[in-house]
Amino acid sequence: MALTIVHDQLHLTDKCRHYEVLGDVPWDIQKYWHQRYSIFNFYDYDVRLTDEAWFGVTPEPVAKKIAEDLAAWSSSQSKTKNPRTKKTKDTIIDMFGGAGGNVIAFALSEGWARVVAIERDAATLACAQHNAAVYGVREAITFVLGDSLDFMARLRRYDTEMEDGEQYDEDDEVETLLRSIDPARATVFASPPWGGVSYAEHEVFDLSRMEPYSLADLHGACAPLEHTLFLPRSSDLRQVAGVLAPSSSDQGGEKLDVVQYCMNGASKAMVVFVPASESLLSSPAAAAAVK
Ligand code: MGP
Repeated sequence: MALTIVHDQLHLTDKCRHYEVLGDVPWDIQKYWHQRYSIFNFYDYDVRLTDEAWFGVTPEPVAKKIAEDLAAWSSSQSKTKNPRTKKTKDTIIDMFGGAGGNVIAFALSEGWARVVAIERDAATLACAQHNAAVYGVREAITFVLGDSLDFMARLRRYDTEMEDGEQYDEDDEVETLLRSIDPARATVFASPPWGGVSYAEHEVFDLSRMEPYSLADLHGACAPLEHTLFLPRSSDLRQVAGVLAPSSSDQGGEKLDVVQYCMNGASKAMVVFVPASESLLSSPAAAAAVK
């Protein structure tokens, strides 16, 4: 599936629903519809979602707090790491944009000069664009239709293999966008599908079986860039430590920040903050960034 930057509002299809009465809401999303104002405070201003998007959308207060925390954490990373990354992050990439819950909060926080939202389903992306307009941040977000793992693979390729000045097709807007992103100044946010609501049936959720992307797949797609993963609240912390902070030093490996985000006293999800790895700090692109 090709990656495309979407400039105009995509057509809101009949999948882009706004339910006003409970009787119209499919039974399996009624629970979420009852929470509609905590999910989108402006729900009544014609917020649209596909039926699938209701399951994964981050409630607005949580999305807002994550945006705040991520900006603070990311800026602390810039201060403590290699001088090459001293510059603050200017770009945030939301790999699974969905109906816009997180990306709207990122844009509203004004913590980044550029907010990129990637989504592979056109109807869901149409909802995200429309919802961003409801919140007044449509123009602050670059919407990309396509597979975010492809996007990240191309971004990492630029980081590791390409030379400055190498020729490319300047009419290729995605390539132009990728080349304008300095990986050392970008932070990635991933709130992937968890393989359905059955995650809640497990006391400890096995991240190696998460569908369609396991924890290792996601980390592989994001590293060496700094990234933040939004995972089930019951995720196995031993796997988080094993995959994301393998003990590579005599001190026993890195420490990671893991935060449970709660509403009304109950956790909604676990978020893991993963610093950029050493290979990024010494990459040609990062080196070019300090010249
Ligand atoms: P939930 O567990 O379905 O419901 O989703 P909740 O409100 O905890 O109710 P409970 O009574 O069953 O405990 C909790 C939160 O997890 C949602 O608000 C979403 O933010 C998030 N979430 C749920 N799912 C199934 C996904 C998913 O597949 N992907 C992502 N990224 N987030 C999800």
